[in-house]
Amino acid sequence: MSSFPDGFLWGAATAGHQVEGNNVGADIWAMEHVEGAPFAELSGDACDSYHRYEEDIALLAESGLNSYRFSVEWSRIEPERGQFSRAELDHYRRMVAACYARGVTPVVTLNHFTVPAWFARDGAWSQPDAADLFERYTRRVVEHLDKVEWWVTFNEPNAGMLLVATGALPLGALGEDLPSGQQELFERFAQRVGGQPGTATMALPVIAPDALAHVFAAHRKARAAIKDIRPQARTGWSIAVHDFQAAEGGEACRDQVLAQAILPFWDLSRDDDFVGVQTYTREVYGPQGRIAHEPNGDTFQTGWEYYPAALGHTVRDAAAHTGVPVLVTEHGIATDDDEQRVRFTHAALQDLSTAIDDGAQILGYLHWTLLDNWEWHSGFAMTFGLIAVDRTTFERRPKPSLEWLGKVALDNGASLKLS
Ligand code: GCO
Repeated sequence: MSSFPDGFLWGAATAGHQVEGNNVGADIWAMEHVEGAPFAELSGDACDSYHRYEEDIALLAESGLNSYRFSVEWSRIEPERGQFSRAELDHYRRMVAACYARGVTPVVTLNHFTVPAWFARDGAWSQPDAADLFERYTRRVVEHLDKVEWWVTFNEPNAGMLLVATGALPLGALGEDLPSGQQELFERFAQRVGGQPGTATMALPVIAPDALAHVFAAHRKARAAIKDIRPQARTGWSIAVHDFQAAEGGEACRDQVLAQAILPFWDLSRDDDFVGVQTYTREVYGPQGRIAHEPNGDTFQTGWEYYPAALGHTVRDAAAHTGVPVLVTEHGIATDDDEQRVRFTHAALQDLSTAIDDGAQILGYLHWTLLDNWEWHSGFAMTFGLIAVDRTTFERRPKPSLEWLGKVALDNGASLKLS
């Protein structure tokens, strides 16, 4: 007997800028091309999924998975402020149709970090009408992709606050407070997007109080717009959450991270249809703050601790705090050892199944990620994918983990109990 409910979404996730290639109108593309920007490699052609999405969706479907989370790129859909591209909307409509043609349920993310360069030029999330601009874009997308039932408004709106709360980024690290090299970088960025230094800014990290307030408003407005156009659609946002643990005396530090970077975002989810959980590892806090993980043979390529139990813990916490069902919108491992990927995912899914047995409402599990892709500042070196991609020919080579996860999906997780 499987613990997983009927209709459970078993799938994989991607993000436009990480896989499509040549997302030339986006703020991150602009920053990649600024002299001195800290990117190990350019996104360039990425995985060329913009042209090869049919093959990607076919591989996903043939494995047995039944859901694909992908993002639509705002800068393609609205390349200039107020100018919408019917042709690009049609492109994403074809992607949705390709999913349904293969029995795959699309889960569509409206914002996966990138914004149009013009939006960055005008102040990104700090501009006063940021939420209205996002709502207008959302309406266009939802009207055009009229078959989509599952919407994620924002991917990890709390990513910036996580950096602040965990000490990776000082609060207020914007404008004048930046070290001099960074200041010049932002001036060059402003120039590149045709804006004024001090106004023009990348969308990330979202940490300034006005920008955060606008993102919260944008989520609310987008949710209302989606419901207005398609009342039966299900909406939520996906929150990055490590399994935050306290070693002896570390409770106050741990609780402060939760209060700053997680709970305000989960509070907003209470009015959503689901909360998206994205989890990979744990972080342990002592009285002085975060206790660094000692790398061992299982440590991820990213340096993160191998800790499969994080998934079960975080979904329970998210469900308890928000009172709404959980959709696991990302979970995975950066490794070149595919057997380790299976071992990790297997252990995490067993915990997910136990969480369901204990009463947590879980709607789906979307593995990060379908394809080895462009991992932001780290370039292509981090391999989170169920499918390898030849960096020259873009040839897709499914890994055994794809077949394994597809089999789990086909028996709706029943086999996880036996092993
Ligand atoms: C994020 C994203 C993904 C990442 C993934 C692995 O958290 O940055 O949503 O785009 O690629 O989490 O780091």
